[in-house]
Amino acid sequence: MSRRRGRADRAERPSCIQPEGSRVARSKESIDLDGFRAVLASEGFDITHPLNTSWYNSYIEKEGLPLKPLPNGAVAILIGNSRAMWPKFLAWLGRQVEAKGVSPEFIRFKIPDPLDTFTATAIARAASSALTEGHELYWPWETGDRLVSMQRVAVCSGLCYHDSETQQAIHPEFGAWLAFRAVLVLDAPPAACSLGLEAPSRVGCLMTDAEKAAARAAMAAALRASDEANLCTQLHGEKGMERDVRLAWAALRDCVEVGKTHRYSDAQLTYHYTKERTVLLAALRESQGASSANNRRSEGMSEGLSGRLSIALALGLLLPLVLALVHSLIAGR
Ligand code: B12
Repeated sequence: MSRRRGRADRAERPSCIQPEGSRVARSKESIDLDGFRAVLASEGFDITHPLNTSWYNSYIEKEGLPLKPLPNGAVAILIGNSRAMWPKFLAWLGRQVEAKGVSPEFIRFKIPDPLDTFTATAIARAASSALTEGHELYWPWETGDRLVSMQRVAVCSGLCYHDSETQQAIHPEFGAWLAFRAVLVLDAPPAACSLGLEAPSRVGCLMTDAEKAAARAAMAAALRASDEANLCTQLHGEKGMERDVRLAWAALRDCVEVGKTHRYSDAQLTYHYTKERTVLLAALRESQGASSANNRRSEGMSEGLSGRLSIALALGLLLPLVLALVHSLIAGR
């Protein structure tokens, strides 16, 4: 696999996620997919889906898409997350503030795109620590020759159904409530992961006709609410969306019944759509408040427990003494 250089679409992306830093060369021995999956899951990335890069390459060729193929005949892993990532992300943010000994205001002003920094750091570290193979990471924000259509990867590998009218990849468990974070291509043949040449069957339609009709209407409404000429900067840009626009796009996801229990929390949803750092700060404070309340509760519980234990211990020690005293009094009578 040759080292490919590419442009990141925004100059302010953190350096650890520049394409130049994405390739790690090592000799291949065996693929510890379970180990890698476990490390990623512990960071909140609960979607780790292997595929043969040839499945994607034939698919984009057949569809005539203007995309560059991935290195052919290799194992790739599509990495994504459901709502599971949010608390891990907040915990990481809290650690950044603690480790740097700065005020949480640091999150507001200094750290480059916090979510992209977290995902890129966590995924690159997991790949380096849990995999022995050389690998290359492709990020969702990359453009030009390095653009990989994450939705197409999910479709051709049998992970998601794709609703082409509303452009949503829908997962059988998480519904519309998932995001893709990277495609990792390994210096390993598909057989190393028991992946054949033939792609698995696609996920069938996961929406009813009524849901499709509602989603069509919601899409039209979202497009009306948005600035169509500037969709890319408005929907994926650094600035995020206005409240009405955000609600309109979220309504589109809400049309899908499957996976509704995995809907993002309000804080996660608002942050993803607006990228508003004050939302992040509030969520961080709330999560820290909740975890210190939990700590206090468990400290309280253990204090209560140790109190009860001391009483039991004292009674256990005193009782024989009292009995001996009573016994000697009776005997002495
Ligand atoms: C460009 C892009 C967009 C553009 C698409 C405009 C256009 N026609 O070019 C715009 C800015 C409109 C957009 C919007 C959104 N996107 Co978008 N987008 C991407 C991105 C970065 C690249 C897609 C691409 O160019 N593929 C290459 C082409 C050749 O392949 P393709 O499969 O045919 O891609 C087409 C479709 O993806 C389609 N498309 C995707 N979303 C939308 C939305 C609209 C309104 C339209 C008209 C078309 C469209 O346009 C692409 C180009 O034709 C991907 C990340 C990635 N690398 O895959 C995320 C991605 C597709 N987007 C995503 C999301 C979540 C959104 C938003 C909800 C915004 C947000 N902040 O969360 C909105 C609304 C989407 C919706 N349907 O609800 C997710 C989808 C997750 C999922 N479950 O399917 C992705 C995979 C990013 C991620 N990290 O997970 N997006």
